[in-house]
Amino acid sequence: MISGRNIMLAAGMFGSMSAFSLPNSSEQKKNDNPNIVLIVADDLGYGDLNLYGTKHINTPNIDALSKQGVVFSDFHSNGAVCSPTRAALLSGYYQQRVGIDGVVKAKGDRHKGMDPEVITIADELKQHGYYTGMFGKWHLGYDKKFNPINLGFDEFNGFVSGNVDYHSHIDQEGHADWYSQDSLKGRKGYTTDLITEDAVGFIRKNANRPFFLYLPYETPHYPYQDRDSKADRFVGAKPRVDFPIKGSGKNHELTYAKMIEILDEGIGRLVQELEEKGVMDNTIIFFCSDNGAASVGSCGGLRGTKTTVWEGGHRVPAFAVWKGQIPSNSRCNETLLTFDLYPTFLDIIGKKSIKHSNLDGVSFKRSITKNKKIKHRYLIWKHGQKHAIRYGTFKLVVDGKGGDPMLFDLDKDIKEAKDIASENMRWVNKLQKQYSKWEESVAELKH
Ligand SMILES: [Ca+2]
Repeated sequence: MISGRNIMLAAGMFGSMSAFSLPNSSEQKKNDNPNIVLIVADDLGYGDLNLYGTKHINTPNIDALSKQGVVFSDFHSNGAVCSPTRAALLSGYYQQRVGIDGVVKAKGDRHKGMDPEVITIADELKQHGYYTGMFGKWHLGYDKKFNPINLGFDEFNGFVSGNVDYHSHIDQEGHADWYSQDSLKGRKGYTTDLITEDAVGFIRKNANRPFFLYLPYETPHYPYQDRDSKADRFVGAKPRVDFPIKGSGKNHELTYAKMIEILDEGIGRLVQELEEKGVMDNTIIFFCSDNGAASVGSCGGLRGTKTTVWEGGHRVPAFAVWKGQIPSNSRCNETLLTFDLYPTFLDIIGKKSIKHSNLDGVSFKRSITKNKKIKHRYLIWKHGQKHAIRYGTFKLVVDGKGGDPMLFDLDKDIKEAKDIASENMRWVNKLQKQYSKWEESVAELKH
């Protein structure tokens, strides 16, 4: 029996049969549709790159690349932790609508995942003629039905849990976790390098046709391990008894910096491959993080860290490069979220969604190509009992400790230091009302 999802995708195929014949390189250059490379760092904080102010981590390749395009000052992850942001990114909806309100845990959530009926951005691009590959961290479910190859990706190499030992590729509960397509397949090498190696190979093989390359790196999520660290985890090992979850090295801060520098090296290698293949001018590269930094990293002076709904938990580094379309050395100050990438990518290729007319995200294509403003909207972050809602520069925070809601004006107070709720009760009430409406609406799946 064919599921609703498969019927939808099979019907869509008839409109794009030409996608299945491969054009040669010169044909691709004439094609208006650019390749899309989406790089997602894991737990990289707002202060962890040179272009966002760090002095002790060297990211020359990321810096140089970002100068060819636009750097975002007000880009946010949908979640304050990994899985929710990834669900929002791939679905274009608030993660709560697709079943991912929190982290998919290595212990206890072995059969949980993103609703496999979701039509992902990879499905959409595939229907519009793109070849799709994903290398790196999935974190949206363990069972085969949740595997990337069943959610729009032609190719997948990587891991499905939240983090693996960078050398032995064992998750934090002692399970082997390195896949090729939907089968476990051991592989030697440092995780960051393997992701880069697969990405480079993918570009090399597919430079003659439109491609979507999703690269969710593990860096700089724990375990804090660089190329020279020893493997800590082995199959069947017990966390905290047989190995420290965050890595056995002595200096996590120093290793963290090295890990980001290896990621930077990988991004340099990717750009080199795109240039050598002559497709850099016809490729949009988008880079962001999936949530704020953990305690080892830097949130750039913002309040809070990963797992909080303060700015430090979700305002993240991001930039985009698309030669000839996005002005170089530009800056975008619009308030954007991860779920906006889905409609933005469709807008960039001039296509409508094959299914959705009601995505939560909105396209910001014209903000980065024409400097257009995005209409103010209510934006929500929820993590367990904590939540925040923003409209324009006003942000209401409920920190989950039973206290009163707090209100901040981010334009004047980006560090969320001065609670102005008592002077602005009209705004407090308005935002609380909108939050309640949203909470009721996400109980119902829209897709
Ligand atoms: Ca993360």
